[in-house]
Amino acid sequence: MILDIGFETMPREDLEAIILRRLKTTIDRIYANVPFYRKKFEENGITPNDIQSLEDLKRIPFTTKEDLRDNYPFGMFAVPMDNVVRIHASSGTTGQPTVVGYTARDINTWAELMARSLAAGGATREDIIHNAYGYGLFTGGLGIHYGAEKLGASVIPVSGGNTKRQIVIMKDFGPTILTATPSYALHLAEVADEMGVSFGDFKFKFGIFGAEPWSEKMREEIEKKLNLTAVDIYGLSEVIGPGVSIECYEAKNGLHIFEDHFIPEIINPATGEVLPYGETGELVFTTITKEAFPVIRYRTRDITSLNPEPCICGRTHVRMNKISGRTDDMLIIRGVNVFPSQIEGVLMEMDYVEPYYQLVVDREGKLDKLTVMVEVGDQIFSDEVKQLQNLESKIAKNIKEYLGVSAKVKLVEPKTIARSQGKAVRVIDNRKI
Ligand code: DLL
Repeated sequence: MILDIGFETMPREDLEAIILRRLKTTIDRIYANVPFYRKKFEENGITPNDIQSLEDLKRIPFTTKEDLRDNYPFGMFAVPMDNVVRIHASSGTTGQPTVVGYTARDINTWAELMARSLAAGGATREDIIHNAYGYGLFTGGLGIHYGAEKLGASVIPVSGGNTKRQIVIMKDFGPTILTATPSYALHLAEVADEMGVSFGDFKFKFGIFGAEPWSEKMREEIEKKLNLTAVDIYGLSEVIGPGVSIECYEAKNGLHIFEDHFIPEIINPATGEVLPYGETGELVFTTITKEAFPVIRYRTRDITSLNPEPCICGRTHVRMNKISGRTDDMLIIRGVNVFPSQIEGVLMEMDYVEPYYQLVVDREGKLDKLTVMVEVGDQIFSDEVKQLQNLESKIAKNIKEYLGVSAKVKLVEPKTIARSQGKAVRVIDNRKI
């Protein structure tokens, strides 16, 4: 369902006029209120007046995660603290957390965007939404929650963890939409199975999954195991949280970016050059309606491409393809670049392999060594050693053939790899220790 027909199906020309107007307002606001941006403008000899077209946006330098860290915690806020009603932060697994703030109007904008997202992903006000994204500083739980309420659906704020209890709730309350990270969704199916309960008996129609990369093969696996249609949702705290873009359930082919609030660009991460539609590079966002924490040309580190083709759902907003990885997740193994999601793609093609894996990178002398640990089902694990070895070498051969990288494959027993309640840890890089 398209919740906001006006904005979501607006002819491009009209949409672009609104985007430009909103961009100019944002530029005026950050120039006046955020010393970091004013300094950047001055250093580059530009003033807000120089931004007269969407093309002019390219004259403004990028903002990076380091810039946000340098201004930790509240230095990038564009309003006084008495106008800030909510604070979230990203997990900070790769360093100091980044802190983001919202005014009351921002919270409302976010709820509206999330309501639009949930509607695009198949939800209506009749639905019961089982929200297993973590509540707290992470934007997933509360982001979905407020959107679900705005839509008028019934939300179960179950958060992550307590997995057995979640299965009981699913059985008793009959939720029709599941929201969780894709890795936690799989774990929910696994625990249901252990409890002798089948997702086939539940009432789920759609699952709205995101917050971490997941391959098309992983989607197939989840749809099969959870007996629902799986839709991809994307977002990041620095831009607003979830609700930046989402697939429509009609096409499930690229995520519509809510362009009436966010301007996307794709750049070459090495040179900063802006790339045309269709080319793959790093995704960059400018927010054009946020009050407390606007970002200009923020480098997300996420890798994708943009697709301007009209969609069967009727939305006119540009689509981004599924994220293939992050620039900082890319492994360089003996000179070959490889993303965890590419390895996932190869693994999920294989028989007997379960969707639980981890990549371990070590350095032996001067050489990088990649070990792919992946679980196989009980039955094959108790089979002959020879059969296991055959499967290991077959997987290693496929990884070499498709991705050009040599890996040691280690099949492990069911439940060996730690299960996540939020974002899965796919890579253990011992080179960084
Ligand atoms: O993960 C917001 C979110 C919550 C999105 C719930 C979707 C659902 P952060 O914790 O700031 O925010 O992490 C943002 O997660 O830059 C991507 O690298 C990754 N990410 C988010 N959604 C997807 C997705 C939330 N659908 C970072 N596919 C982003 C791949 C995703 N990666």
